[in-house]
Amino acid sequence: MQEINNLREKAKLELEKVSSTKELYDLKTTFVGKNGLVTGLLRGMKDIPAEQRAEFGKVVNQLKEEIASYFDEKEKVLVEKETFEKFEKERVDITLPGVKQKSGSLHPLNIVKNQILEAFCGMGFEIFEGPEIDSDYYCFQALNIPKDHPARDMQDTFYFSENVLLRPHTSPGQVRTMEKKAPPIKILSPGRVYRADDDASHSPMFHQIEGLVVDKGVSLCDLKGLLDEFVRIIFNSETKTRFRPSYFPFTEPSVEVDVTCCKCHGKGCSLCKGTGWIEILGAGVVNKKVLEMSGIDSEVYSGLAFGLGIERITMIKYGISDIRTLFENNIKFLSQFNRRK
Ligand code: FA5
Repeated sequence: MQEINNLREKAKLELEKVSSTKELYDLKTTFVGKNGLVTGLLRGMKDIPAEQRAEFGKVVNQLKEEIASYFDEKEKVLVEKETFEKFEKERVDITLPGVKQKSGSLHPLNIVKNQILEAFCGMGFEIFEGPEIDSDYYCFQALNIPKDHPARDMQDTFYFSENVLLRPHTSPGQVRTMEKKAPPIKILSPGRVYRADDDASHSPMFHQIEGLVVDKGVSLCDLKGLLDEFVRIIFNSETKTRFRPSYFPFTEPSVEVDVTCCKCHGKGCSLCKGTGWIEILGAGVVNKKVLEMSGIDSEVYSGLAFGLGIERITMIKYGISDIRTLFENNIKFLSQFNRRK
């Protein structure tokens, strides 16, 4: 009995010194574990007279339960204390401002390209993309620009070999479509084009969108209506258009289309070089020779075509004075177009 009492006191004493659950669990194993001190008492049963064994076993089991209950009580206190300390350590001040996440956005050229495509698709156009590396035939000859024709100088470009080059405009898309598709045709052909140009308003690589309509009875009148509607959607209803006579070997008659300057509204300023107008595209009625070369009967069908520069329209829309700004990837410039900002 003395030994049992000593063990009880020892357990109480040791338990008082414990300050964490880890220490508590170690101590619990020492006392009431499988090989613990209390279980050790039971091992001494064989030395006890037989008539006292039952009583001894009962007392030891009581001790075991008693000590286990001390541990349980202490465990409750320690778990509560440690949970509180953990929460204190992990406390978050929800009133602090959050860390702002930077979000990406579309490039201004893509924003404007999408607006242009959407405007024309709303008028029933389909999209057809042609190759960036194309042949002399599609870039020039099939567009009524024979070899050595002076009109080639306007689009002086980059050649891989005598007959293979980086396309200087998206007009080859007209021919490739007419070869594949029978009228009625109403397509847009967007993409990158290349020319030996480099100044504030001309880039060696830029983007065009070609438009082509071929059907019975199509005229210059339809072209004007189509482009007036396009300008109203892309700019606003106050923006006026002006058709100026021009020359492209693949259209007859040919025009260049100007819009009233978005900065001075037609009065004349530095952006429009004092004229009040800014050119946005070239267009015209498809030359009968081009229709015939592409296998379309020019006695039955007529066509209209236009080719616009996406950079030019983006610059007019956002008042950008140097085309190179669009290709420098300056984050400060680009982030102005982030609509989620
Ligand atoms: C053409 O490229 C004709 N293929 C357009 C056309 C299509 C006419 C169908 C008739 C029928 P032009 O060379 O003018 O035409 O170029 C068209 C537009 O591309 C110009 O109005 C301008 O907005 C843009 N552009 C031309 N050169 C550059 C350049 N170096 N950098 C940026 N934009 C340019």
